[in-house]
Amino acid sequence: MQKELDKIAKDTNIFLKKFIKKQKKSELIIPMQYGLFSGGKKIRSKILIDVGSLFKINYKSLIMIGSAVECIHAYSLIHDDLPCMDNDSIRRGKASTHIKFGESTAVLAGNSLLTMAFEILSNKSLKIPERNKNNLINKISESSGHLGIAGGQYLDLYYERKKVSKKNIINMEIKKTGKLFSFCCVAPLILKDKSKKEIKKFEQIGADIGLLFQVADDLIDHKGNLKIAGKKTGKDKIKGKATLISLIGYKNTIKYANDLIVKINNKIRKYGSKSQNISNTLNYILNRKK
Ligand code: GRG
Repeated sequence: MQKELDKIAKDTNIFLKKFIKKQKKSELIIPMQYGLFSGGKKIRSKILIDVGSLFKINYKSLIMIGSAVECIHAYSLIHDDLPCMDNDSIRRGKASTHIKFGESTAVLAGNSLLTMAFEILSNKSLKIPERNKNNLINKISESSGHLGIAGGQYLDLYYERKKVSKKNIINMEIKKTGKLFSFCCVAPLILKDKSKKEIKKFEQIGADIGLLFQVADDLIDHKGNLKIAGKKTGKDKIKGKATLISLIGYKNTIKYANDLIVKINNKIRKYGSKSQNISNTLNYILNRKK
């Protein structure tokens, strides 16, 4: 698994470096690169490639689409670390972007990474029909805005120190983290002009994968340590974050995560032996330490 992730990370970074090199220089490029190339598992791109293999999508297109996703992901991490959000000084084992470059620069570098995602998807070097590009951009925009990452982040902050139901915690985690995974799961189907019904099915699978990812992240915060995780841990409890662990406890949360894996595996099995790639990634997601 690590070898596969390393290859995806290498190919994604090569694409992104070339893409940025072709653009005119600006003062924001250095902080943008700092947030983008400071590490990162590239797990969203892995899911995109796993689902892409079910539908025989060419690897180069998947790396380009994954690069756009990684830009949005890096943006969300830069903004998540800001003092007005989760106020974190360490990310991926290094100083957060706002610690290194200042708050206003971090906000603007984050904004520029978000828009770079759309520059990548609309770029002519992504050789797919215009209608597919349009549908990809429509879907990734929806995943990032008030119905997705930004909306989920709002709820994450709003729910601090409140009693929140299981249904609302799950809804918040699916928006905050699941929607970008949903995009990764439906992008290959968009490229193959699949039916709305089938796209909806993969949207749900993506939401469950994202939920699993976020639950695993909460488990790392609960039991992990800074040296391995590359970020401060034990913060959820201090901040009174609404998580499944705070509601149903550590052991029940692990059971919940394992049940999610069974549920996702049951849905993807019918896509044949290639679905094993997704299953392997699910196990990695739950057992990871960072
Ligand atoms: C609208 C994009 C956007 C952002 C503004 C700040 C914010 C709203 C949203 C934050 C969302 C967020 C940070 C969710 C947490 C998701 C999560 C568990 C991130 C960690 O992802 P990993 O482990 O990170 O894949 P690496 O470092 O491996 O890339």
